[in-house]
Amino acid sequence: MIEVCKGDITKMDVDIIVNAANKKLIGGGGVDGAIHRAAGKNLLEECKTLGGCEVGEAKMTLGYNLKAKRVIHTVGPYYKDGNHNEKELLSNCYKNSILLAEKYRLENSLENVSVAFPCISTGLYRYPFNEACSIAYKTVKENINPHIKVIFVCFSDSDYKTYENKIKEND
Ligand code: AR6
Repeated sequence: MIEVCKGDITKMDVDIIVNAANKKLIGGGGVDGAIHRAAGKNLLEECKTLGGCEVGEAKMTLGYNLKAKRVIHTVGPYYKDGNHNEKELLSNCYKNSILLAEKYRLENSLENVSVAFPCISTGLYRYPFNEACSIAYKTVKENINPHIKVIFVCFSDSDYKTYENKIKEND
């Protein structure tokens, strides 16, 4: 199941939220900063033990003060010109995050798991929104299973409309 909503991902009542992090996993601005502020200092402490994260890869931590039980930290590509493997790297973020979420579900014998994604790479990393939305939707659709619910959390009205249209197109 795939849904879209408008709002602040740190407030989401889901099993897992995904963070658009940086390679050092040391917090930052944008959604990363918001997640670290809402989760509390212990999140940074755990992140420091993970040895960073490559672009397109994903690593999981506890959710600490968040409603979400886990945070998946993934590092999106910085968009240069579209000729630097950006598409594949962004797709890998969604794919690897879903793989981790499914691993969490199986390890905890859960029937279902809910995962909220922000629009990875579309802020500081400058990925053109429309294109990033297409990649996110296509990759999630190809990798999801009936036990996983994905919610795309958009921060602005126009981002929300872009996702809503994408989902309608594909219904
Ligand atoms: N809830 C949901 N979406 C949000 C929130 C929020 N609270 N805050 C921002 N967004 P960005 P990136 C949206 O810049 O482009 C950090 O410094 C925002 O509108 O957070 O992957 C990291 O440490 C945009 O659509 O992430 C990295 O250094 C989307 O989240 C770098 O930024 C992603 O914007 C990563 O850049």
